[in-house]
Amino acid sequence: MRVFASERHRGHDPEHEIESSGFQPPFENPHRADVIRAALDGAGGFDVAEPAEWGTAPIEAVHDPGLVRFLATAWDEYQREVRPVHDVVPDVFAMPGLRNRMGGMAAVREPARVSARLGWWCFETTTPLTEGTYDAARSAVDIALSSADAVAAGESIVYGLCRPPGHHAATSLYGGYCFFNNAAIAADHLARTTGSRIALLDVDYHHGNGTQEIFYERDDVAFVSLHGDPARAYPYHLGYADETGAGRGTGTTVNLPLPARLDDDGYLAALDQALDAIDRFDPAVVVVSLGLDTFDGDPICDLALTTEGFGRCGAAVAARGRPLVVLQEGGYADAALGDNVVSWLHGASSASSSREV
Ligand code: SP5
Ligand code: ZN
Repeated sequence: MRVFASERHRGHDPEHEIESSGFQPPFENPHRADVIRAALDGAGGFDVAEPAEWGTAPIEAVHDPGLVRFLATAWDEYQREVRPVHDVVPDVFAMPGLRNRMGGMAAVREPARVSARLGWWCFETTTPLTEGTYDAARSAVDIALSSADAVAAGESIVYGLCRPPGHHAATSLYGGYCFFNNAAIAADHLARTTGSRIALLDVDYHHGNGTQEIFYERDDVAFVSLHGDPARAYPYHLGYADETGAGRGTGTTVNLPLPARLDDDGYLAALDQALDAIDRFDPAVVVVSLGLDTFDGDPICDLALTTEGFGRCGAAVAARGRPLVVLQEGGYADAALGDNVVSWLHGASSASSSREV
């Protein structure tokens, strides 16, 4: 199986995350990509390459160009304008309620000072900017686009080891450990360059709010997600079953919120429903946002999948017979993360090769 990966992920190296009212070691850290890479190398059969450089045009086809400009320069500006510091985090958020009865934020322009701009583009506190964050985030996008391109050229399954992850990043917001929405950029690129329908299957534990927002009114890209019920799980404010798309996109968003402690069998039943929805949309390619934070031992989540269960999930997705662009999202049980990724990919590749026989 072809794999795209890069050492450039290391540039994003936060010292802490502000979560549950405390400073903690960051769950999303460079070690995650290292353990995945080591597991792929150890398993054998994965042909790992550096991605090509794709530039910013495919990013700006999905994200506000202002977000790209901000992420490219904000860390440096903060060092000069505020103080020299390793991790840069917002302290004032541009909530629309600040300007109630004044039209919210709609008529307001991006502020000038970096302190104000942080809370303009970022929606929460767990996603610090570090010196090399922008370069790392650009490398993750390059990995997603090279993976998509290889599938467009005829590969049946390609894995992109994206880090930082992407699915919480919306058109004009970053957060949730995500800066650019790698999977959304890949799906949009495929939809635009092939003219075919594309489906995005998001199996990360957390709802892919950014991906949903980006495609909510589109009829050429479907978004189908299984995730911890937002009534108890991050990102809390969306991911409910009654969010089904709008305008031309009515019916192209599918959310399946899941109860705590769901096991392999329960999850696979929900996954079958998601795959049935994708079959009805009949896309040419499926982009998978692959989070392994549904694992039983994940430190910040509450589902109960096993390493073996991930193999069954990969097989179930591939058995539907569509080419797969599989892109890394979350997964924080570092000791098992590499095995869980390999299990999912082995399950998927055995199901796609048995189809070809
Ligand atoms: C890509 C991805 O998986 N992003 C997830 C971001 C979640 N960040 C905040 C999670 C809050 C979890 N709180 C539970 C505390 C358990 N000790
Ligand atoms: Zn997640």
